[in-house]
Amino acid sequence: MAQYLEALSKSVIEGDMTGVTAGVQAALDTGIEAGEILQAGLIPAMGEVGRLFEGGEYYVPEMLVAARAMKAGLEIIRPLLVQSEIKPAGKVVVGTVKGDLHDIGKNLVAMMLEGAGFEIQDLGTDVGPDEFVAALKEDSVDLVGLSALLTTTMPMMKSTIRAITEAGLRDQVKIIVGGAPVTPGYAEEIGADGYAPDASRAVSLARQLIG
Ligand code: B1M
Repeated sequence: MAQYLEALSKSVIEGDMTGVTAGVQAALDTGIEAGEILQAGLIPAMGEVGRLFEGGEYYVPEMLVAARAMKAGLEIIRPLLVQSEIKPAGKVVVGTVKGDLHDIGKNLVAMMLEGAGFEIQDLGTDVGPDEFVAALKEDSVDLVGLSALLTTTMPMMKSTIRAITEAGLRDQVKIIVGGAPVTPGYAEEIGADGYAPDASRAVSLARQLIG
């Protein structure tokens, strides 16, 4: 089993999309569960890509092809992760904040929430405070999930929460935040209702807040 996941990680790191899709399929065929493929194969590979970037061995193009390969793998396991027969547990609007184009983590959070029975509206990446406010005005929403991967875009979470408050909508909705540079302390400082370090804990937090 380990050799399948190692080969899969290697394909992600090398940005080999064909290798990743074949690797995910092979792992599934061997009986490895989708969650295990995600946690032990795909996610650690992106961590390694980050380390290679930090060490100056990878540049943006290499990160980009690795991200594309990872997404191709995620698409295969997506139906397995979101399989759910539970009726909607609440409506969640998710997005990566303005200035930030990272979406793999946000997509995972959305997938896991969907799998847990929440109805998801995904606003995508580079989402400005006004867009979040507009989505909240359009429909009744229980929870907003903000993602940021850059230290430079974290303050946009604060601006988004401020915009939601100024629009008079803060009392109607819970707000959770996450992303690699975000901390529980930062979440508290900016007035979020909670912080989750990963997608599965985002689900338990959402259940706790609105379940
Ligand atoms: Co960028 N990037 N990137 N990048 N990139 C990081 C984030 C970086 C840490 C790399 C590094 O230096 N080691 C660094 C940020 C440094 C910092 O701010 N301190 C960085 C940089 C600098 C940049 C650029 C500025 C590079 C440049 O242009 N010079 C640039 C910025 C572009 C922009 O956004 N404006 C840039 C660009 C890119 C690509 C476009 C090439 C690509 C993104 C492609 C895409 O997402 N479609 C990319 C990638 C792939 C990465 C790394 C390598 C991987 C990110 C990832 O997908 N991780 C990343 C290094 C790293 O993280 N180790 C890096 C896997 C994913 C599953 O994890 O996103 O953390 P993550 O999500 C987790 C949790 O954080 C959490 O749950 C998820 C699943 O468990 N979570 C939440 C996330 N959102 C949540 C929301 C929640 C709750 C939990 O509630 C709502």
